[in-house]
Amino acid sequence: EFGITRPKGYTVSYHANPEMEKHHFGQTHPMKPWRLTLTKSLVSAYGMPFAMDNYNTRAATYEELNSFHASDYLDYLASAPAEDMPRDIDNPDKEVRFNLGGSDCPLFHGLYDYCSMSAGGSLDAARKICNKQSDIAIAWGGGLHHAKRSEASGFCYINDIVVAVLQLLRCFPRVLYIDIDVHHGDGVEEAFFSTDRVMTVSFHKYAPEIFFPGTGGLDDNGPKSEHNPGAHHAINVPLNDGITDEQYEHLFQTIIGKINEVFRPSAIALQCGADSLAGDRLGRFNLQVQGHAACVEFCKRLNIPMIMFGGGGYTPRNVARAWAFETSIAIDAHKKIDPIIPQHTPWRERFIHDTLFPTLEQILGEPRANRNTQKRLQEIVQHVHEQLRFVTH
Ligand code: ZL4
Ligand code: CA
Ligand code: ZN
Repeated sequence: EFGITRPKGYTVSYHANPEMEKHHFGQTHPMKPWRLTLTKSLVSAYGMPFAMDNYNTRAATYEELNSFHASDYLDYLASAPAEDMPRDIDNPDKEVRFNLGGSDCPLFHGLYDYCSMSAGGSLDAARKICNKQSDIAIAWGGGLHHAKRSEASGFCYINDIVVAVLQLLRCFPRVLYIDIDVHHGDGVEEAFFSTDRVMTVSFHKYAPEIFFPGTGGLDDNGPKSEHNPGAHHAINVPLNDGITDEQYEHLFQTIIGKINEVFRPSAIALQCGADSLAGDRLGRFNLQVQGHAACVEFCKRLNIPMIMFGGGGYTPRNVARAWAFETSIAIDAHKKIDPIIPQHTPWRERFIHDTLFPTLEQILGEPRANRNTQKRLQEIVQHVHEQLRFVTH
């Protein structure tokens, strides 16, 4: 009906599981798996599934999760009682050690299923890229970049990205990880601190003590030991409140363009956290769907096999707009789609404004003050270029 056809000369796969979306972190918790339903509803209303290979993802197995996570952590995650269940005498101890059961990472019903489905989608995406059945694989249910080997953190329990990148490393010599979530991608950075086969780049709001997780300063480039091949392979782009599309796009293209020349990745893992959009419940930036999506388009134009992950995003209508539009970029349909949200879209009224591209005024009323000076952004570019002088292979 909308004339959306399969892209010429390459294949896009879409990995999702509607079961995942039924899980709840708790009444007022910002993370709402339901945003994935809203995204899928928009993707389908535009007819995009016709242009992709669609997979209903399975849950990752214990062994697969064990490729990164410690066994004692996984065992506890698999057996942890939900918050409203009677507690084991032994548990308070482990909950503290594993950072489980607090307000950020609550123990909710079906937690292990939710985590293993998120990782299953990302791992399926990585396998499709590895065996060349897809050129771009989309896993909006993944992107949970804060989880550590033996610790939950910031709404993330299983680091599906690390598990997927480990899979990519079996088939590709070098993987570039890019993270446009408003938070620092600390878990992924840390997991690959000691290898030069993965370069991690995170763009984020940086204000230690005030903004989570507090790491990711400009000088944080991996442990600078002489014997660590991973030194200089962590790149951080610390930003202030209110950055605009124009500034962010320029910074992104300059930095990623240069990294592509120097590091020459054979695959890209792109975390598309949508909490960097204006009007996000937890975010601080002034990005519009257009600016966020321009980053995805820039990566796509590099013509390198790519996984697109989800991540943060706490105003579901904006998350769905961004991820649906970014799906259209993957299938090269973004110039064809009507910005007016189709009449038959389920939950259409949830979008409030009937366009994919509401103006900043529509989203926010008053845009957030921009605290990023051109001078500071120039310093950041300069520092990144200096780090890249150490990168050789
Ligand atoms: C909430 O309303 O900064 C959790 C978390 C639960 C429900 C009711 C409980 C009220 C905001 C956040 C008490 C909430 C106290 N509920 C939360 C240091 C903190 C300790 C916890 O996008 N309090 C911790 C994590 C960040 C902190 C951000 C981003 C993930 C990602 C990838 C993770 N944690 C201070 C906050 C609420 C809540 C309201 C909240 N938590 C906002 N920011 C955080 O990068 C998916
Ligand atoms: Ca980030
Ligand atoms: Zn985030």
